[in-house]
Amino acid sequence: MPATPASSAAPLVGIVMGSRSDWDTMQHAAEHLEALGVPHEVRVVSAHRTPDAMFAYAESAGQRGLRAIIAGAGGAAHLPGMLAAKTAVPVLGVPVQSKSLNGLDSLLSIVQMPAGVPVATFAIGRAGAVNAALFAAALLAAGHAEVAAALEAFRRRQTEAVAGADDPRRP
Ligand code: RP5
Repeated sequence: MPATPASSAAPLVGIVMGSRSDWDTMQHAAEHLEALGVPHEVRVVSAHRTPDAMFAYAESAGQRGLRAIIAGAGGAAHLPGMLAAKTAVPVLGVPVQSKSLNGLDSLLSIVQMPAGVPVATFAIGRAGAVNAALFAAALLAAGHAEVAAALEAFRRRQTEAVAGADDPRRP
């Protein structure tokens, strides 16, 4: 573990979500960034309920040093796309699993961006949040040797864990 918690250094990655109710999903992105030692911040910013705050967040992101924004939202999930419309910082969209449509609405809302305003879209739910964090770390790895090393170690441990438990009948 790094000496300083990754969440308290100047953030390189912003994790934002449309509602506090998205935290169950988005906490997995924060956990992985923390484990990889990637400085990050976490905020609730809603495209619909706090649109001015969302624009302010997007407009200041690059200047504040953010190099990626992981944006999670559910249902009419406009947050990632609207952030991408207002910043050149790469936006990684995580569709939160909605109650009524199981997240298919979130996925389609995030993935179907018009040409010219890209959002990298991940899987619905926890897998998407985890992979968005790993992807953000991969984006940073070229300029941050310690993040590259942490990512490589994560992958090695993952491989060893699967290889070391390859008989599903054994606990
Ligand atoms: C979206 O609406 C949020 O991203 C959330 O997934 C969904 C429901 O929000 P709450 O009604 O739980 O606050 O904006």
